[in-house]
Amino acid sequence: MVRVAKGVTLVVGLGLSGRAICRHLSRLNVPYVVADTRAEPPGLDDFRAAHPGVEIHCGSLTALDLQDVEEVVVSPGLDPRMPGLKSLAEQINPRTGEPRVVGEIALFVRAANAPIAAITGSNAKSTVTTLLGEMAAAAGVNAAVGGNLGTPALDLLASHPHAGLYILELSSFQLETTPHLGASCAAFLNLSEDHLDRHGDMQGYRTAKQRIFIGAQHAVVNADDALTWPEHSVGQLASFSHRPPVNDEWGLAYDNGKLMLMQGTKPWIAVDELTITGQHNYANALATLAMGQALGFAEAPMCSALLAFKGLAHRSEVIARINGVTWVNDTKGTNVGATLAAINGIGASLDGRLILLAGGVGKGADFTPLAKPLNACARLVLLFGLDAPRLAEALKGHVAIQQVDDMTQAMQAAFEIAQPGDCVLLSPACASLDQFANYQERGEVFRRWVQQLAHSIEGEA
Ligand code: UMA
Ligand code: ADP
Repeated sequence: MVRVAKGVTLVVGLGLSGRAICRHLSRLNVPYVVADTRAEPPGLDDFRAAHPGVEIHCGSLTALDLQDVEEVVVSPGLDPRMPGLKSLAEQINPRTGEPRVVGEIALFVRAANAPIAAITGSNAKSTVTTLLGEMAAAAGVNAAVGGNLGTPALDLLASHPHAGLYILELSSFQLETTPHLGASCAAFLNLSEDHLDRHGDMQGYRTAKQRIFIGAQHAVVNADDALTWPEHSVGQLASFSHRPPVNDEWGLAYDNGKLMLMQGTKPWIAVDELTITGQHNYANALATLAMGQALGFAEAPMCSALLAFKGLAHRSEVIARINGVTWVNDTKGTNVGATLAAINGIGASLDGRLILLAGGVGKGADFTPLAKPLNACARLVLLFGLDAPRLAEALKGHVAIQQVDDMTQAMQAAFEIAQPGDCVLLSPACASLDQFANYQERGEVFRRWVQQLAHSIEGEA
């Protein structure tokens, strides 16, 4: 066994977060060593060159004796209960009063000297985080935006040392290793099956996400989803809903014949003025307004930012209309809840003309909730990737299905079958990691293929 020296911090993982943790500890002059469970983590040579003299261990953590280590800071992609860490994770660090195994966000909380707005949920985190950042900018607040989306949280401390607000998208993995967040405003947007391979069951997954409320001054929750409500008392509570608002809640209701974003009886914006569409995006807009209000942003800049917001790439993004067929990239639909939202947002008006491309790594999810809506609005579902057989099992008898080897074959088949008026939607309900580097690469492969198709058809015309 290799004994890790007394009093040092062990950083586990050499991914984006691990490197940000190392940079942070270097800035603080805290001695650390690094471990990664992989024999050859990507970018190891670059890391060595940038951090000469830092001790690095690659391979199983069980080969390390960690008894003398001061603190372990583990990357979000690793389970703190993994062999080698589990017993330490159950011990308290006498210096910090926190568990001896923590994550990047625990270090962020200790070092940040501006308020934190935090966003979690199974879906819509990136949309709400980005929109809240744009509202903050419009309101003249010097906000730094990152976390699970974009810049790792600890890098924000260096890039935005004078930030007046940190807006963080937080995953269940990050929250699980955050003992105390103390957010000025914490939002839990929705809960549907995801990451069950890591959290075991929905209760474990929810418990991790509930940690967002620890020490929160304001909580924003989904009135249509009781599982998002805090289990313990928090400061102020605001909620949003797809339904007409009750009391001072945020919701959707008709006013003078127009569907409006409302707070209580006050109409804010007509949904037909927004660029983002679909019921799920109206909920996202309401949640962000609720957060902005809790954070003290003025109404006019919040509204102007919302009206200008075009949504993010890779989320129900229309790539092209070719021969009357619309091609939509929702590669970020990496779980069943997101794909249901995309189908409801796009497919509902299609009357059986949806062609869905789905498949990849299902993360232990139950795919049966997709069967009914696909039966109502899909012509065909093309399945690819690791969990195509599990998807086929859940959907068979409800909708026509065809299994292919990969996404390119699925796109080719969709092109051959689609009729004018159809929509080809990539919303895989699965992670991409069996066939792609990440969801972005999957979306870019889709985008390029569709754009090439558009060019070749224009060339023929
Ligand atoms: N890994 C090992 N051994 C190690 C370290 C990592 O096998 O010692 C593997 C992990 O199991 C995982 C991969 O390497 O498969 C990456 O893990 P990581 O913890 O090093 O990830 P980072 O590169 O630090 O990226 C993480 C988030 N990724 C995960 O939580 C898996 C990124 O979110 C985030 O942008 C980044 O930190 C900065 O904060 C991505 C993500 O997929 C977008 N998040 C999940 C999601 O949104 O569903 C939670
Ligand atoms: P996250 O960061 O939580 O993954 P994103 O904003 O990137 O969230 O959206 C991820 C996926 O979830 C996209 O496919 C998008 O269409 C879908 N989505 C967006 N908002 C919602 C919502 N309110 N409920 C369910 N799905 C949603």
